[in-house]
Amino acid sequence: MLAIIAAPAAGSIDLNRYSIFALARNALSRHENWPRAWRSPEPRRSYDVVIVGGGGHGLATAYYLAREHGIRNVAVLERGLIGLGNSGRNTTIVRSNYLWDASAHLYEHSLRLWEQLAGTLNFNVMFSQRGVLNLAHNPHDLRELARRVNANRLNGIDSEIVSTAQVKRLAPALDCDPRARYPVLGASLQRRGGTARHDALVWGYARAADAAGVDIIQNCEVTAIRQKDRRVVGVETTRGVIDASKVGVVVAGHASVLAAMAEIRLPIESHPLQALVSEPIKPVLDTVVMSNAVHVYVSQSDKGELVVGAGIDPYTSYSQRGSFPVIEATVSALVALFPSFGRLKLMRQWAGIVDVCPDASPIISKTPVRGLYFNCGWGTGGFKATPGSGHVFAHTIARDEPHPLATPFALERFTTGALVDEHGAAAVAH
Ligand code: FAD
Ligand code: PYC
Repeated sequence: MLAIIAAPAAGSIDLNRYSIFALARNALSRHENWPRAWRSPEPRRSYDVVIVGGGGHGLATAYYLAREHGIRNVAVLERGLIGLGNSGRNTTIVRSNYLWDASAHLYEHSLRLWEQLAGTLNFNVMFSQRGVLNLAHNPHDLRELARRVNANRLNGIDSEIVSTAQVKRLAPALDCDPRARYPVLGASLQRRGGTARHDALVWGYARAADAAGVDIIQNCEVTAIRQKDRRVVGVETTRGVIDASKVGVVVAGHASVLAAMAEIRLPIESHPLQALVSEPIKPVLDTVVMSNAVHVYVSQSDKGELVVGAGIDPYTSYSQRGSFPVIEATVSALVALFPSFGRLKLMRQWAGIVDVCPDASPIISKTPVRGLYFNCGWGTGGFKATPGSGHVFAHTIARDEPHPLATPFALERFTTGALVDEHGAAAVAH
């Protein structure tokens, strides 16, 4: 697998350079001759398109601008190092079982891109379609899940209701005793859902975007958005002014900060969202289990760690720490569902800042400033959307008109009232 990761983006593979001997040579030379996966160019004075934010969404947008729209004079400006925002902090659940048609189409578009992504990028993104279970603990949960499963199937999305006995077979460690604190009455299951490797997604898009001519500029914070007569003309950064007639902003938990630079107010709240991992153990769970009612979800990583998460912290904040009460509630919920996990030690806890819209759906939109586009508000659920989001956002920027799948997610919905309420399908985390 390492050899695949180190292989070039396109063209023939020099086996001598990428063989096991090359790996050993690089290890002994402290990786001095290790080929860089992307360049580290100085920023140019001007680009056709500037993308602000070097997370998965920003890099995917740049990749599709270059590959699908032939726009290669593109810079991705990242204030730190790429992938260290929410793209590197999330719990990697991928699924498309959203309730409303607009979201179902968008997330399913993304899931289909995921299914081809390792080939598209020539990079192992470790997409594992191990299935995603959403548990029902009472008849109301079951009815809600059945409604969503029916809506999914009408949209051609694989989704089914499974019985308690089937859940037990899929997740043997789960307490399915009818006398349990949270009895399991059944679940919805999306078999094509699963997990992926979060940083591999970032690296894969970064390498492919770079190979297509995109400049990825790290340690370059955007400090102002320059405009003239309500038309964008560029950005000010910690590395100087950069001109561009189109600017796409994809900064996850900081969209309101960037919007304020252009005198735009977004209907967004920014909250910490926490996750935890246990010490690694032998394989015990080969699917994803989520419980909206109990407010916890868990999967097992390829390293053997249990990856656990919860709902957002209730207060707004830009501190990436999160609070102790949420950790306590999450661990209690986990142990109520999986009593044997009570014997595990937790190794790490962290948080990211997620921007949440009132309808728990994203914003992919033109703005009142011509040439300025925002892609944000993915809240707790944007990792799964990375390929689809980048794909439709690139179209929106390149053509200066929303991609048909992005149209329902424009800013106008907050004035027309055509909200896409996905609080239920956004799952545990909202
Ligand atoms: P990011 O990766 O955060 O990228 C934005 C980048 O913008 C950052 O690198 C930041 O440094 C940069 N930036 C900010 N301001 C500036 C500036 N002024 N100038 C330049 N750069 C700037 N989603 C799922 O689908 N499944 C999950 O299981 C899941 N679990 C999650 C668990 C946790 C704990 C968290 C925090 C989130 C989770 N999410 C999940 C949500 C998901 O992580 C995000 O929606 C997604 O990763 C957002 O990607 P992005 O590229 O937009 O953001
Ligand atoms: O969107 O599936 C999701 C999710 C799970 C945990 C955080 N987000």
